[in-house]
Amino acid sequence: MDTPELWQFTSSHFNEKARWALDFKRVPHIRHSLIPGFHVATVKRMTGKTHVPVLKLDGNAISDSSKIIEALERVYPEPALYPADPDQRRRALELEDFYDEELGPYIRRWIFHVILPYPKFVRAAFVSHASPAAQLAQRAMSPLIGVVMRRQMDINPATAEVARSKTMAAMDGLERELQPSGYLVGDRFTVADLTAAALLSPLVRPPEFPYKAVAPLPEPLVKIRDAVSTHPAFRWTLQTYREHRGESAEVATEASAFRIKRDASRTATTGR
Ligand SMILES: N[C@@H](CCC(=O)N[C@@H](CS)C(=O)NCC(=O)O)C(=O)O
Repeated sequence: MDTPELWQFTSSHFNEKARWALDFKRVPHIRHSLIPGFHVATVKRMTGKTHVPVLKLDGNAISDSSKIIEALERVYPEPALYPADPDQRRRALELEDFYDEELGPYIRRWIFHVILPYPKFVRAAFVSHASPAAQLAQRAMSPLIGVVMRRQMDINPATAEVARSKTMAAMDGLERELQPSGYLVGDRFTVADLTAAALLSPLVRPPEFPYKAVAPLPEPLVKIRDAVSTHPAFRWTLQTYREHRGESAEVATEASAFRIKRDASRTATTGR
């Protein structure tokens, strides 16, 4: 079988879900990091849709993080992300679905509302891996991209407030859902834990998240993080990343080797 290939946005939580599953299963894979806004033609050619992540596995282009994990479970069953027990498996998949629908889109809308006024930070988070020419093009389009993103994701002060309260409700629910083991289902790490932690990453910003934004966090985001940093779901996310995020299984290509070297030299003076 050819080496699996992942088309992704670096700083996206749904992409982090698929990436984490590949890394957890130690599946050597190639990553293609796309620039939001400039990704459409590439992704449409593969899937007929525009969203990432997309995984090319055994000749098939699979879009949607849950479908990607389902396919990985089939092809690389160990280590498993789905529980063997049928009831626990059903519950883990229900929770994956719940966080995909009730947390992912809302936390994204809330956090983008907070960071879009800081184009330098947005660029650092999403574009810093790209070639200098692509970065220049993105910079020129930057004001337009902000407008388009607000429209596409329905971001305005009122929808952002709803998104904030939906995110907090999901975090409160997660606290109630945690089992005595510290996991969401049964007594081991499953797809439910991976999904909840990955989708909370834009707020929690765990140090193990694989891509660093080479710019300081915008002040309003610092304040929000400080305010929720004692929430049990926030602390649980940090712990889950610490214990389970593990190492990247990305196969180094010339482009990724350049990015990794450059990121390492920049992280000393910047935050995520
Ligand atoms: N349900 C999908 C959601 C994927 C998604 O929303 N991807 C966003 C990035 S976080 C995207 O590609 N947006 C650009 C677009 O749709 O054109 C999944 O789980 O993969």
